[in-house]
Amino acid sequence: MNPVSQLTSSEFDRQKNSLNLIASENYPSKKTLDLLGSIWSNKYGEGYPGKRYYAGNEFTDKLEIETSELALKLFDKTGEYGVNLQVLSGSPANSLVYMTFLDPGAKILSLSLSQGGHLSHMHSTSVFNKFFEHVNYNLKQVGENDYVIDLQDFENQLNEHRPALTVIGFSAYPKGFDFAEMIKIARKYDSLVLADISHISGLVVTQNHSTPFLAGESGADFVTTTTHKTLRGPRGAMVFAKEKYMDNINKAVFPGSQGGPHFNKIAALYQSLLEVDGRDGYGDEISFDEYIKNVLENTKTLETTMQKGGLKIVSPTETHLSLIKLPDEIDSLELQKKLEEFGIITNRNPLPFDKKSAWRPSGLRVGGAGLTSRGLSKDGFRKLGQIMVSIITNEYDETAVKK
Ligand code: DSN
Repeated sequence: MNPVSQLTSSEFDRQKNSLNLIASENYPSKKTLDLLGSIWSNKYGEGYPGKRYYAGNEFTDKLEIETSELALKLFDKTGEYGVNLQVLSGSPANSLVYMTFLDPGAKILSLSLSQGGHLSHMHSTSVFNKFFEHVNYNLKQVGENDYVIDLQDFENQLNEHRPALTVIGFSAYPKGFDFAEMIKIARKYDSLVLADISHISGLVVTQNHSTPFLAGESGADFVTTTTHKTLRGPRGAMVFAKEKYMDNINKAVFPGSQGGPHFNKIAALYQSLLEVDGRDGYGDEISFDEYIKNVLENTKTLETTMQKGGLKIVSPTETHLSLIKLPDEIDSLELQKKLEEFGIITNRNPLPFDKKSAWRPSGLRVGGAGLTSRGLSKDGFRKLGQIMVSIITNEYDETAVKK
């Protein structure tokens, strides 16, 4: 076997023989995966359907048009949005919105990374600090280890800073939230709104979470999402925007910042959206709606089991992810490694107002989407929760856990 085949085989075995609880990962269907490595990868098509710079785009045009139509049918019930499928990933999708619609020096308001936001929502390490200023809104505590978005603080920050753009969307926020309510507040201060639904797009499309696709001023101006998390599609992203912004978005993607689209990703996205729409199956003989319901139930089961086992839960989950507060004496990096030795793949995560460092924070983030795709049942999640408690509390029987 050559070295890359060897590595692929090892990674295949690693994925097959481990229990993956990373909340941002998932397993697309075989058809989706196959399309990523298909002949669509061979074609260049700078431009958009009907206006390409190279010949040979009869079928790529159809592919891009049909996938866009399906994405809009699934996500947007208002008929007011358009979509660009060429943007390559989630962080570039967000920065594209910043670079296209904001003037240098403009302020961007978001939830900080340490409280559950995302790196690409501006952070002190962002290269975009060269061009923009970032300010944050905050969570507030509403119970022991229970935090929600502080809407009063959200409004205060809007009032004080008058940001040109407000980002609503999170990476480590286990609760649901109301897009309509937050967008309404941002509008009072004339802020543009970017909704980043990367983590929750599978929940939004099945109406298991509020949607930012709302009519007129009530809706977000821009909606970005990655396609590989709860949506269970290929690695990639989509940028939706109100129609009046689409011309600028499209020009900013090509020729503004990218060359040719990756049609293999668009084809794979088409396949996964057909699965969401119920026109093709993932292979587990349940609808995408049922799949998402199972994700929610399984994540809750895992969380409840850990809580019953004596662990503290932060902001009890209403989504596909859960945050566990580790006992103070536990080093989260060492725990993450120990869980990995037993084939349980997680990520350590800062908790709201964490006093520990980002490298060895106080929390563990777990998500149920990946293992639900692989068919783990509610009972399986319960058993996994019990095993994790035994490892975390150092009361495990090594042979039994390995088995
Ligand atoms: N790294 C992903 C997450 O874990 O949320 C997002 O980019």
